[in-house]
Amino acid sequence: MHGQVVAAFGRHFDVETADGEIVSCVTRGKKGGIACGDRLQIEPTGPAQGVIKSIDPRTSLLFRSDQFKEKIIAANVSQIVVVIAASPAYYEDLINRCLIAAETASLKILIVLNKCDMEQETRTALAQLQLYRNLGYPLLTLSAKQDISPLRPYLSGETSVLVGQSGMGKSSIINALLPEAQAHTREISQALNSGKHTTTHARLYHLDRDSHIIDSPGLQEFGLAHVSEQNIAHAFVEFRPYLGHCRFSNCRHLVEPGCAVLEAVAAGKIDPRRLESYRNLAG
Ligand SMILES: Nc1nc2c(ncn2[C@@H]2O[C@H](COP(=O)(O)OP(=O)(O)O)[C@@H](O)[C@H]2O)c(=O)[nH]1
Ligand SMILES: [Mg+2]
Ligand SMILES: [Zn+2]
Repeated sequence: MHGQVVAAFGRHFDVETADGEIVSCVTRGKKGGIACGDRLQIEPTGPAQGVIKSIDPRTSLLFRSDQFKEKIIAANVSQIVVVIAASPAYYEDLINRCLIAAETASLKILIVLNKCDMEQETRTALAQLQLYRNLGYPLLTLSAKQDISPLRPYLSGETSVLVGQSGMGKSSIINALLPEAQAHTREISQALNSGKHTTTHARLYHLDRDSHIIDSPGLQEFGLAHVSEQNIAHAFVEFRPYLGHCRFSNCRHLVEPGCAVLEAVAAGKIDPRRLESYRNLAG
């Protein structure tokens, strides 16, 4: 039998078959490395239960890593949607990491600034974010609470994964797109102050036949240990015209004399915030 992972709980997976049945699957042995979005061959072992036999070749794989381990965020996606909001404060570093992940995996990217109903905070954030628009990245401002319709055209025909820190409104976006989805959002229940709902596992939802969207747990860290320093530099799109023009062919663009990238920063051609971010990632 063939299916797609629509929810990944670490050790077991909900796999949706072609006729829409959900089969709860485990892996035999200690096979890690299966993620939401993966297409698989499964073997039934009981009613609505099965084991995973093999994973189909992936069209894309989004993962993070530190020096010790790798963690898959989603498989077979075509687009990363970075969700940020003016409040709570977003980390600009995470945006840059998502851009690098998208550039290196050849995925489309969209930055969504949610909670635009918080007008004043949003204005300040937008001024900061103009940098990314200038680099050519699409940036959409919306309020999941008020009107999700501006997002729909960007999702059409794509398999998108929502990434970002927790509290930015990823699950709220899913719920606005699919009111029946009831993705767990971080609403504090009035009766019990303990009723915080944060997303604990990735889940794939169908928007229509050709458009799908994956909600993922909040990312506090997005390690890119698997991306070489050279590829990081290349993923900073505005660095590209200068790469290969430094005095030293092995220039790391950190402090080297005769560095074409550093000269471009000094000449106002590259924003110093991006150099700062590059230094954090590569240094
Ligand atoms: N003001 C405002 N609050 C929002 C909006 N979208 C989400 N929130 C709130 O932000 C908090 C976090 O939302 P949630 O969807 O759980 O974020 P996630 O952790 O990224 O999935 C919740 O309290 C939401 O009600 C919005 O458009 N405007
Ligand atoms: Mg969530
Ligand atoms: Zn250089």
